[in-house]
Amino acid sequence: MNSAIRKEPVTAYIGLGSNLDDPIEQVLTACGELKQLTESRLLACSSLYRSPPMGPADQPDYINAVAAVETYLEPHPLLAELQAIEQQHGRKRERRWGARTLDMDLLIYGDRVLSDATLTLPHPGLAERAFVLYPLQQIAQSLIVPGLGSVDSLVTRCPLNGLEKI
Ligand code: A4P
Ligand code: MG
Repeated sequence: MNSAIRKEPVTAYIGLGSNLDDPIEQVLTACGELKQLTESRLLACSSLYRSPPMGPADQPDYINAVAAVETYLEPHPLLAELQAIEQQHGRKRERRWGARTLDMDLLIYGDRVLSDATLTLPHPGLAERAFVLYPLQQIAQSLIVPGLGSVDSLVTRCPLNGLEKI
């Protein structure tokens, strides 16, 4: 039996972000590439959103979106596939929170809560990030975020911080 594959599917939410090399195209292409994930099915992709950078200010604005997938992959192999897509987009890891062609974060994986050397679920910082919460709410109204409550209540407590739907 393959331990990377589950018997039952789970819904996972993926955050996409880009602020280099035609960010709109990067995010749109990446949403399409999520259709090719192993043992998974793309359920939805949010609108695109623009926001000023969180972190170092000397970098371009970001384009963000959130996608939902139904997957039979366990979370670590799913993250590995997301990182492979980042690499295909020429992602270079230079400084923390620095500019990037494509960042894909595993935001939520069913009701799983975990933290190890390579993966923390739900994604840390999710509750404070307008560029995650607003697109997430668009595709998953009334979702309960494990350990954090409903996405609706998280949105209510999170200012837009310059986020705009495009
Ligand atoms: N990792 C642990 N948990 C996760 C998870 N749930 N999903 C580990 C994805 N990765 C996770 O990430 C560093 C390591 O985190 C990975 O190797 C993985 O094992 P990274 O993508 O290499 O580095 P990073 O993205 O620079 O760091 P970090 O801390 O993950 O940054 P974030 O949280 O991704 O934030 N401003 C706006 N407006 N919009 C943005 O999208 N994004 C960032 C990056 C900064 N500012 C932004 C935006
Ligand atoms: Mg990241």
